[in-house]
Order: sequence, then structure tokens, then C-alpha cells
Amino acid sequence: MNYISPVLWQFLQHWMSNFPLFPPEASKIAPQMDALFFFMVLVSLVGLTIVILLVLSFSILYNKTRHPHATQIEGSTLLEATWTIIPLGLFLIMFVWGALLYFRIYTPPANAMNIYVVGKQWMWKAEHPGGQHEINELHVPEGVPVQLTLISQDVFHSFSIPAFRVKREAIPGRYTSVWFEATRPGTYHLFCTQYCGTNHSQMIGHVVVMTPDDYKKWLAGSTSGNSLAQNGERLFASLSCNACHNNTPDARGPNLANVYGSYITLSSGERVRVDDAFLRAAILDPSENVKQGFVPIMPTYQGQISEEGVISLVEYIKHLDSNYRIQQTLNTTQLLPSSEGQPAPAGNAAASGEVKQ
Ligand code: HEC
Ligand SMILES: [Cu+2]
Repeated sequence: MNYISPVLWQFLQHWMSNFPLFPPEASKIAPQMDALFFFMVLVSLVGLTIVILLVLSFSILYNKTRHPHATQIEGSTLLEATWTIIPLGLFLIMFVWGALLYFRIYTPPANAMNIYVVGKQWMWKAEHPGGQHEINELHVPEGVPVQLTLISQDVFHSFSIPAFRVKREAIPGRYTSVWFEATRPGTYHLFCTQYCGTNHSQMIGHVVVMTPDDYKKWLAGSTSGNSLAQNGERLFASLSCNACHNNTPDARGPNLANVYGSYITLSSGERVRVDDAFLRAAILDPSENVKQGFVPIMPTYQGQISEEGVISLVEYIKHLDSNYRIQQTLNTTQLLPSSEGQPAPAGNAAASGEVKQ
């Protein structure tokens, strides 16, 4: 090759090694996904080869000159059973293998760290628990299970990281989640894979995988000063949630300390687990999620809080593990202007920025 044309050789070498035909394997699940993928490719290739060989050999063996008179064959149970049972077995292997992988991909381990991702036309916003925000970028540590809680602020989007072999829809009005464990530091593509309007093709970005040490440095360098839960606390105070949720004897709303992860009974008699989705619904759709024994007086906050705001509130309630914290929030409120629903004073970018005016 080199001998024929050095220029052509260089060109080929360049394109063969830089042409992104197959994304790198950069997560724990990636090699497992690829094993299944290549198994399916292999089965298809073997099937294809068998069919091609049969077509070719039959057309030679049984052509008119060699085989002038057709023989009528009335069927063969053994033959039919063989070509039914073998493919069935192969497909069942793919099914069970795929299902096991599917459950692994969509069931985050309990110790996964959680990052919220909000999709909107046309960008991805990531919210780290420490209050770090980023747009069309996602910094994650290597070797740590990371769960993403996704939601869309407008239309359907789909969050995809090919190098990790994960993809999940970001749906308006509902949290979905996906998780991965990155195995190699580096920068990888991030895509929206659901056609979502004019600038869909620009809804792309990068996932940056860092060593745990670099990640810590990044976190420290990108903090906005307040954690998500702290933003939520400000919002909780500025929206006067604690007018009702204040854990006093005559409080009109239920105590929210330790409510996350517990089971509560709704007025319909239904028992539900309080998770992120329930908290979101309780805030935006209180009349649909009334706790048993309470008067449905909670106003809806639909349209008043952005998805980022709801996320902060959810994070705050998640971390509300003692009545002491509620007392602290009450103290925060006393520092705020007395009028209800007013954004917090200037300088408190978190709360004022998050509330839709
Ligand atoms: C006017 C009083 C009032 C205000 C203001 C209020 N709530 Fe409520 N909240 C209630 C009552 C009463 C319930 C129980 C009945 C229900 O579930 O609707 C409740 C239930 C909830 C629940 C479900 C928890 C459970 O144990 O059932 C959450 C979460 C919640 N509120 C969060 C908030 C947040 C966040 C805010 C501020 C954005 C807020 N509330 C503002 C009265 C209020
Ligand atoms: Cu999109």
C-alpha cells in the first residue's frame, strides 16, 4: 500500500483510525451491551450465510439441466422442528440476556450519586446536589455509580451517551432515571436523540469523566455557594411553604421531616411511597395527592416554580431529616421580607432566579 501511494495510505490510515464507526466503551455496562450486540450480529450473519449458501447451492444443484423433473416433497417434521426450535432457542437467549441487561441499566444501585438533568428546547441543564449547574456539559467521576434524574421542561427529549451505551427519555411532567458507572477518564459525546424541534441537532454536548480527585476539584471550583438543598430551603421559605409545613402544634400541613422514602396513605386510601416523583406531584398537583387526615388546602404551585425550582425543593425535602432543620428554615424565613411569595432579597440569586415571575 505504502509502496503504491503514500498519500492514499496516509488518507486511509487517518480515516480508518478517526472515523467514529463505533463509540468507545467507557462505562461498566458498555462491554456487556456490546457482547449482546455482537452476539446478535453474529447470529444474523450466520443466518444470512446459511440462506445465501442454500440459495446458491440449490440454484446450481436443482437447475433445469441437472434436475429436469421436479420431485414433490410432502414435508418433513424433523426438518421443520429443527428450523423452528433452533431459532426459537437463539431468540430466547437474546430475550433473556437483553431483559437482564435492561434491568441492570434501569435499576440504579442504592449507593449511586444523583444528578438532575433538565432538558429544554434546546439544551441540557445539569444540576449537581452541591449546587453546581452546567449547560450541555456533564462532569462525572470515574468509578462511581451515577444516577441521572431526568425531566423535560417542554417537549420529549432523549438523553443519550453512546460511549456509556445509555439512553433515556426526558419527559415533560415526569421524572425518569438512568445510571452508569464511567470507567475511563475522557470527554464523550452527549446527544438528544429525540427529534424535538428546529434546533434539535444542536442539543448536544459533552460528558467529562474525571478521576475522583479531579472531580472533587471541579466541584469545589464550580460551586455557586449554595447546595441544591439550600436553594430549596430558600425557595421553601420565600414561597411560604413553611406557613403550613412548620411542625408546630397548629400547623395546617403535615410535618415533612423524614417523609422522603416513607409510605403515606392518601385520602383515596391508596398507600404510596414518597419518592422524587411523589414530591413533585404533591407540590404541583396537591389536590390529586391529598394525605389522609388533612384538609386539601394546599395551593398548587403549577406555573409558579420552574423545573429547577421543583428540583431544589425536592432536594431540600429529601434532606429534611429532623425537625431541627425545619426550625432552621423558620429562622431563615424571619430574615426574609414578610410579604408572602416574594422572592428572597437580592444577593440570594438562588431563590430569585429560580422563581418564575
Ligand atoms: C396553605 C397551606 C400549605 C402551603 C402554603 C403549602 N402546603 Fe404543602 N401541604 C398542605 C397540606 C394541608 C398538605 C396535606 C394534604 C395534601 O397532601 O394536599 C400538604 C402536603 C404537602 C406534601 C405531601 C407530603 C405528605 O406528607 O403528604 C408536600 C411534599 C408538600 N405539601 C410540600 C409543600 C411545598 C414544597 C410547599 C411550598 C411550595 C407547600 N407544601 C405549601 C398545606 C400547605
Ligand atoms: Cu431534544
